[in-house]
Amino acid sequence: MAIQWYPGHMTQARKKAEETMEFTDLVIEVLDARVPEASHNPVINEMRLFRQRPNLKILNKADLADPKVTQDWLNYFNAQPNTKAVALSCKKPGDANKIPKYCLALTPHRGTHLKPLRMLIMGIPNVGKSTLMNALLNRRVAKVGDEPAVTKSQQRFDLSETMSITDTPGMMWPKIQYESDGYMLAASHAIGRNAVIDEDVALFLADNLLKTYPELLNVRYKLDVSNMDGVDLLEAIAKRRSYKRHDGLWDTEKTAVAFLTDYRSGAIGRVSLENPDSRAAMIAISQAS
Ligand SMILES: Nc1nc2c(ncn2[C@@H]2O[C@H](COP(=O)(O)OP(=O)(O)OP(=O)(O)O)[C@@H](O)[C@H]2O)c(=O)[nH]1
Ligand SMILES: [Mg+2]
Repeated sequence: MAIQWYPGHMTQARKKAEETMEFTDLVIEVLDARVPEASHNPVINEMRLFRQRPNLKILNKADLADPKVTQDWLNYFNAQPNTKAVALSCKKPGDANKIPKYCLALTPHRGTHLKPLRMLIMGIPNVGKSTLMNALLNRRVAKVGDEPAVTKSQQRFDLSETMSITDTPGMMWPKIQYESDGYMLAASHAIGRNAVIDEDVALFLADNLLKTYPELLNVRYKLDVSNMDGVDLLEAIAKRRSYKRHDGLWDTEKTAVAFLTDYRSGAIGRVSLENPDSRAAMIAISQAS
C-alpha cells in the first residue's frame, strides 16, 4: 500500500511559501538526518530554484541518526551546487548558533542594514523547523510538538538588525514517488496517523533495521534476531513484553506503536534508515521494474 498524505491546508501553505520566496535570500531546508533524501520535498527545490535562492540543508535530529551515515550524507549534499549541508540537533543548546554564519557565507551580498539577510525555514512536517526557530531566537516563539502539522501559518522574526527568519508550516508534496519513502516518513512521524496503518509501518521499519542494525535490536529487546524477518521480530517483541489482547492473541497494534515509539525516541539507538548507496540501489531497482 503506497502512503500519500497531502491535506488541504498544505495547498495554502505552498501558495504562501511561493509568495514569501520572492522576498527571501536563502532557504534553510530542514531534513530528518535519519532519512535525508526521503524527507526532502521536491516542491521546495522547485520553488527555490525558480528564484535561484541558495540552500542551507540541515540534517536535524542528528542525535538520533547513525553518525557515520550522516557523514556520508553530508559529503553527498555538499557536492551539490549552491548548497551547504550541516548536521545538528536543534534540541541541543548552542548547536544552532553556527547557522547564521553559514547563511551569511552563502549570501555574501546580504546581511547589512541596507540589505538584511532574509532566511526562510522550510521542510516537511515534524522535522524540527520550529525547534530551530526557537533555538535561533533563544526563546520560545513557536509551538513545537512530536506530531506532524503543528505549525499552521508562517511566522517571521528579526534575529538581529541585519537578519530575519521565517518559520513555515510543514509541507508535503502531492505524490510520493517511491513507496519506501512513504514508509520512512511515516516511521519518522512526518505523516498524519490518519494516512497510515501503524502495523504496516512497523513491519517496514523492522525489516529495514534487521538488515542494518541487528545488534542494536538484540540489545534493546534482549533477543537473538538472526534469522528473523519483520513479522518474527514484532511477534517476539509482543511475547517478550506480554502484549496480549483480550481474546488471547498477540496485540500487534500495541507492539507496532511501541516499536515505532522506540525508533522515534532513539531507544533502539542511533540509526539511519537510508544511506546514499542504499538510496541509489533503491532508485535503480525501481526504474528497472
Ligand atoms: N531528538 C531530537 N528531537 C528534535 C530535534 N529537533 C526537534 N525535535 C523534536 O521533533 C518534534 C517536532 O519538532 P517541531 O519543531 O515542532 O517540528 P516542525 O518541523 O516545526 O513540525 P511542523 O510544524 O508540524 O511542520 C518535537 O517533538 C521536537 O522536540 C532534534 O534535533 N533532536
Ligand atoms: Mg513547526
